[in-house]
Order: sequence, then C-alpha cells, then structure tokens
Amino acid sequence: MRSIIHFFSKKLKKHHLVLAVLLISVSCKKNVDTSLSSEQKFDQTDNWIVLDKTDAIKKDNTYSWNFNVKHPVKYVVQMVSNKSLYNSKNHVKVTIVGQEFKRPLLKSYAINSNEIVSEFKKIVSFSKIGEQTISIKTAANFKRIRIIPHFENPIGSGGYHQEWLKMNQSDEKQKALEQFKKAKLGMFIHWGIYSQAGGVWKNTRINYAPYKGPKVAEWLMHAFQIPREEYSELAKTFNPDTSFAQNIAKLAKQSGMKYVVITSKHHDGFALFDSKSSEYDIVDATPYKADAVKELYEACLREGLDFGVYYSHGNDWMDGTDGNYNNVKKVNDSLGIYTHPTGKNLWGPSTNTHKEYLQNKAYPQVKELLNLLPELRLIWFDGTGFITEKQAFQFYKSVYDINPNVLVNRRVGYSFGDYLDAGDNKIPSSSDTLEKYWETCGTINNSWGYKSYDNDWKSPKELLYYFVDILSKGGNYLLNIGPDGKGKVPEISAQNLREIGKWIHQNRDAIYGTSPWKITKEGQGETLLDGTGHRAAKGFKKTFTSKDFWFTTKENKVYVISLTNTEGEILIKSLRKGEATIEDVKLLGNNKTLNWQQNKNELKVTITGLPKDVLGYALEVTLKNK
Ligand code: H79
Repeated sequence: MRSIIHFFSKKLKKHHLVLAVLLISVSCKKNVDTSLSSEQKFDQTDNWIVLDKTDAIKKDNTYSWNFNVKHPVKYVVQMVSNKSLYNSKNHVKVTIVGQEFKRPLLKSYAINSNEIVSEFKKIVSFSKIGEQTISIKTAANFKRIRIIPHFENPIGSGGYHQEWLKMNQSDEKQKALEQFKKAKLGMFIHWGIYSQAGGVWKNTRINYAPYKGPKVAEWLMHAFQIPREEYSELAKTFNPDTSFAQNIAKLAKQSGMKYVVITSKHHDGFALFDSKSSEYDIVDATPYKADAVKELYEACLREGLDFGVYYSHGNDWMDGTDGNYNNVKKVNDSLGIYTHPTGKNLWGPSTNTHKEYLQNKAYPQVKELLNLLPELRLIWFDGTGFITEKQAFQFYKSVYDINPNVLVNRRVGYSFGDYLDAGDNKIPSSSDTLEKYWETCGTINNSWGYKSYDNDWKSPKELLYYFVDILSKGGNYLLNIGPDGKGKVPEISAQNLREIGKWIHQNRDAIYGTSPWKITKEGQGETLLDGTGHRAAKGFKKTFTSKDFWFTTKENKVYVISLTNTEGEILIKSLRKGEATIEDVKLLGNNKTLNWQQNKNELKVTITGLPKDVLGYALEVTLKNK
C-alpha cells in the first residue's frame, strides 16, 4: 500500500488526483498518528469566555461580571439574544480592560432558530493572564455575553505544548537560537513566477485589481482571481540569468546580512526548488530547469551566510483547494463567528481536500527541503490559514525529526515555533513584553515581490532607523528584496542595501552579538511601523536630532547609536553619573577615544572625527567594574 501511495504522491498529476486521494484516504486511516490524540476532545469553544446574564451583578441597566483571562490575546465581544440587536436602536455601552466602547455592533449571525449573535466592531486585547471585569449597560434584552479569541490568534487545546517544549528547549534548538540572535540582520527574498509580471496583470496594476487583499506583487493571482491554468503559464517563461545566486549572495554579504531566507514556495503554490511531490516547480515547469533554491543555498554557504527558506504551508492557491475555507466556515457559522476569506482560493480551487494537499504536497515538500539542504538553518512558515493545531504541530515536529538544528518561526501556527516573528512590517513597542528571540520582517519599498512601478524605496537612513530600533529591542531585522523575473535586484534597492552595509561594517561592534541594554532609547518617541500598508500610506517623515540615541550592550560595553552626523557636544542622560561608571568612550570606526565628562545629569561627549556624509555613528562606552 505504502509504495502505491508513494508512487501517486510523488509526481501528482492533476488527473490522477482523485484516484490518489482515494488510496491515500484509506491509508491515512491505518496510519493515524496515535501520539497526537490529545486534542481529540478539544473544541474551540473551550477557549471562549461565556457570561450569562443571570450570573451578572445587576445595577439598573448595567450588568457586570468578573472573569478569568487564561490567554492574553485579542478577542471580540458578542451579545447573544433572541432577536437581532444589530439594527435595533438599543444603546449599548461596554466597559472592558478599562476602556469604554459603544456600538456599533458590526455584524450579526443567526446561530439557531431562536438565537442571534451580535458582535462589536472593537477588538479587545488582554495583555496579561488574570482576573478582568466587563460591564455592559443596555436596555436590550440579551441572554449572554461571549468573549471570543480573534480569528487571527486561534488558541488550541495546549495538548502538544509539553512535547513542543521539549523540542524547543533541546540543545540543538537553543544553540541555533543563540546564533540567530547574534545575526541581527537577514535578507528576505521574494521571488517566483509572479516576479515576471512585476505587479501588473493584463495592463492593470495590482493596486487597481478588482478583488480585495494585499496589493503586493506576489498576491497577483489572488488579486485578479486568475484561473490556475492561466496563472501557471507564467512558469513557461521563467528563465532567470544563472548569475542570480552569486549576485544575491554577494549583495547580502556586502549589506551586513548574516542570513538569507528565500521563498521556496509562496501562496501561489509554485516551488522554486526541484520538488519530487509536485511538477509545479522550477525544474519541471520552467525553461530554467535548475533548482534555484539549491543554487542560492550553495552561493550563500560560500559567502559564509546562513540559509533559510520561506514556505507557505496553509495557503496554496494551486493545489490547496480553498484553503479549507468552506469547511471552517460551516463550523464557524453554526457557532456564530466570522471566517476571513482573504488569502483563500475561492475562485478556482483544486478538487482535492485540504488534508490531501497537506499530506501529498506540503508535508512532503518540507521534508524534501530539509533533505535537499543539509545545512538549512531556518524554515519561515507563512500563510497559516486554517490549519489545525495538530497540523501546525506536525509541521514543527517533522522539521525537528529530520534536522533539530533548523529553527521554525511562530507563524507555523498555534504558537509552535521557536521564535516570534512580529507581523509583516511591524515593530513591537518597547513597552510590550519583548520575547527573547524575535524578528521583524520588512519590505524595502511597499511590496515583497518585484513590482515594476513601485519606486517608493526606503532610504538608507530609514532602513537604518528601523534596524537600529529593532536592534535596541533585541530583535532581528529580516529585510526583503524583490528580484525581477531575471533574478536582478532593482538597482536602487541594491545601492541602499550596500550603503547600510557600509555603515554596519563600520559599526559592527555595536551590532552583532549585542543584547538590549536596560534602556532601549533616549530622545524621541516610539518607532511606529504598523504593517505593510501603514508606511505606504503615511510615507516617512521622521527627522533625527543629536538628542536621539539607541542603546545596545555587550560584556562591559554600552553602545550608543546616533542617526545624525553632526560633530560637537552631545548629552546622554541615560549615562549620567550614578547610572554608569565609565572608563572610556570611543568612536566606532576609527576607535579613537573622545573627550567625555560625566555629571549628575548626563554624560557629555565631544564628537569629532566623523567621516563625511555618514548616516550616523556609534559610541563604545566601556564601563568599569562590570
Ligand atoms: O510573503 C509576504 C506576504 O505575501 C505575506 N507575508 C509576507 C512575508 C502575506 N500573507 N498575507 N499577508 C501578507 C496579508 C494577509 C492578510 C490576511 Fe489575514 C490574511 C487577511 C486575512 C487573512 C492577517 C491574517 C490578517 C488576518 C489574518
């Protein structure tokens, strides 16, 4: 049986799918992984907070409850009643986590013959575990309140946690994490058959595409709802210059990057490596006929760079059916919760089931990558979609079982993963509880994949600003490039990277291997980078003064980073007398000792010897007795 299945899943042709699927579903029954049975009794409503009106403390028209938060994430608040409150004139005022919010009730769902669920638009975030209070003032005749984990942060049964923890805490993973933390800067590469289209389909720019969703070039197929057969035609002309691997690896090295992560398969389902479980790959479906991932891997190893691959596991618009949308929606509708359609192929899904896609394509491809790339350091999962807790765990575990040195990012799902990847183009605030290991991925213009008309390049200064901010908070910056269909990196983005590379090289002691100091920054307020669309819409208008500093530390040194190039006297309050006992202050780059003086208000330093036109500088402050 196994060999027949292997045969069918090896090169799964579309017309073989039905037969293969039948065979596999028979075999799956026999091969159920019994070690994963702990979630069997789990039901997502176990993680809901349900408060009955009859249990409330009532005062006039105000109802209050105390409840316990076990999972500090984002939630939505719903009222259940016998009739819709959505369009009613009832005034509803809710007070929760110290915030007050009024209507509007955004949507409502009929969940059974006599119950209607009305949901508030506002999302509530709990930042810690423990007791909370909610009070609702309304004359409406409701039955109960439900506080439900937001769909972006599904919570599982926790049944795999111990097993996951054991793997995550293993020596191999911890060693890999320490190395990861030292690296600080990585290169993200979005490259695939969409790169040829450059964000344009049949003369229409993706920004004007008819369907909802992100306006980034790699979402071409989704934005125009391109039929699978038609989209896959792009493969027939994908024929990059063979020099791409060498050029990109060199660029990464020159830019001060220590690791590289390339899209081995994005949501469009096309594999940029020689896949044995799908013919929709660079070797079988393009004139290039060689394994681009492997070529880049080898070029990166030659440059001494660590190598990782991005893999879209939950979303696959070619072979992943509808991403399980309809099944999930059926359940969610019956429960009265929302199902987000974005990122799901609802325009021309494949005919197999999502489970079969995982079994026949996604799990096998992940294994193939691990075997193809023995020195792989990271798998960067994305497009979690509607995969279950058990499936997310299986991705994590199958990586570990083959190569325990390979890190997995949190987006694998359900908080499995070895480190936190913040949202796309999002920098967490220093007031957040920062994880020990984390990373922000960011674009260099406003798209990940190559967009022929997006010239809104972030300047070297802006890039450096994000980098320094992330650095001061102990994170990594995974900065993206989008090579075109030929594999060429747009010149301005390459130049900008080289320029930050020059700066990084000069100031490397303040960067690699450092940790956050007790204070992350001094001077101006928080960095705001809140998603890919955020910067695109707002532009970048920040200026920096000689009072703005970011700090890092290593051994008995504190590094002070400035994004100005003015010489003269500067005052650093965080290093005043009493805060730090200082032995020496040097300018990185030329390592010259500067004149300095400490008093009870500040450390005064006279900056001299800055090279011309620098983006900024870093001081190395050596502390005594540390
Ligand atoms: O590969 C790049 C993008 O193509 C990819 N991630 C980066 C690294 C990306 N995938 N999705 N998105 C970006 C935006 C996703 C938006 C949505 Fe959703 C997915 C809307 C609904 C489902 C985010 C996740 C908001 C809700 C859930």
